[in-house]
Amino acid sequence: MAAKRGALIVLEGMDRPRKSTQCQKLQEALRQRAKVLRLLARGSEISRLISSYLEKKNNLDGHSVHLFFAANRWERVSLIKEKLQQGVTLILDRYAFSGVAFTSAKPDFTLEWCIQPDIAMKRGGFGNEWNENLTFQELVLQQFEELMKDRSLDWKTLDASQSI
Ligand code: 2DT
Ligand code: MG
Repeated sequence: MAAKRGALIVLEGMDRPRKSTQCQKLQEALRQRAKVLRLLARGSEISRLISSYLEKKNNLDGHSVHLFFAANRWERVSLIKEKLQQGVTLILDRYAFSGVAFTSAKPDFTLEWCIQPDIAMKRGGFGNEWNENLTFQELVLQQFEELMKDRSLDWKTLDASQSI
């Protein structure tokens, strides 16, 4: 008998609301039926480039970074589909919405341009990273609010100022 398809659960948000902790808690609550998938932690060439960028060890152009993040998701699509079809629920610590919100919060990037590389997916130790200042976080939040206007997606909002 074919297993029931797993759910794809994506935690998105600004920096530091403890998304990773919530991913872990969710995984513990769902037990063996769920796995946390960390897209940057899997050691591909692309994820290494992105990690260097986040650590300010390279100076990639913003457009390139955006496309590398999207490429990093695309290189995992077949694995994601396979796991879901096996009935595994996947919990992702950020996905395409962070991609769009973070790049489009930068000057000179439109939401429309930022959505393009991920559009086909639409339905279906911190310290000194560049994205951590408050003004930028507010812009990111605005972009998330824009994306959340899409009612065809099952958005749920958590208040990260409450206890874990
Ligand atoms: P973590 O906080 O998850 O380590 O992310 N980011 C993330 C982008 O700019 N584009 C993307 O597509 C994704 C997934 C958000 C590190 C930083 O990378 C940003 C924070
Ligand atoms: Mg994080």
